[in-house]
This record gives sequence, C-alpha cells and structure tokens, in this order.
Amino acid sequence: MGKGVAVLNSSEGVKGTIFFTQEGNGATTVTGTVSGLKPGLHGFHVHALGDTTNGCMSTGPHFNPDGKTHGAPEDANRHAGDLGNITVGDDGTATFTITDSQIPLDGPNSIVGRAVVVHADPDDLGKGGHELSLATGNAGGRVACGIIGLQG
Ligand SMILES: [Cu+2]
Ligand SMILES: [Zn+2]
Repeated sequence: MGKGVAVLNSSEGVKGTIFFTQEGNGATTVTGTVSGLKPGLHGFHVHALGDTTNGCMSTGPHFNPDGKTHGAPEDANRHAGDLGNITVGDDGTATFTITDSQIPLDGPNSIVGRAVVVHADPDDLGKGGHELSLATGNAGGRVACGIIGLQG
C-alpha cells in the first residue's frame, strides 16, 4: 500500500494535514482535516509543482498530465488534480474523505512531490460561466498548501 501525507502551510492562519492511501493500482483515498477556514465550500486541488518558495503561488497550475480542461471530479473532462470542494462547517473546520482514481502515488502520473491547495472560494467545477471556470473553477485565492510526500 502506498501512503502519502501533506502538512498544510498558510499565511492566513489555516492549518491542516491531508493523508493519501492507495491499494495497489486502485483508487487513492484522501482523508484530511483543515481548520481556520470560513464556513462553506472551498476548492481543493492537486497542483503541479511541489514548490512553495513564494507561498502557494509557486505550486503552479492544477495537475493536468492529459491536457484537459477544468471540471468536476466525476467528469470525463477534468484535470487529474481536480478534487472538487471541501465543506467547512460553522466551526471553521472541514473533515473529509475523497476517493479518486486519477491521483496515484507512483507511476508517471504520481502526485508525490506535487502540492495540495485549499482555495478561498468554491470551485464552480467548470460550470460557472466565468472566464476562469474552465481553467481553475474560479476558486479564488490560495489560502493554504502543502507538498505531498511519501509516508513510511
Ligand atoms: Cu487549486
Ligand atoms: Zn482544474
């Protein structure tokens, strides 16, 4: 079984830890808790680069090895890194489990060494009609991010 972890860093007081597990070549399960967010939906993605030298801006665009447009996790046309939204409760905390088949922990499309990013606003899943919908889901600023590493 492959295991990964990302500890979120933020200049805006957001904290969190995200765990990744993959059985063989199957889907990857993502579990996490994130706190310090405003209640509601927040876009949640794997971005291409494991670089936080200039904060979350350095993590590049959504991980997109197949050259597709932005979409919902269940869409055929989506970035591999498109994990949709996490839901934050009134206490500012989100606890979630996501299962996805496009974010393996090894092989050519591995997400290890890339970054997970939490956004300020909801991801419109490509359907909002905004000029950014098909690129980023118009999810707003990058409020927290962490580099995905292998976990022993
Ligand atoms: Cu993102
Ligand atoms: Zn995307």
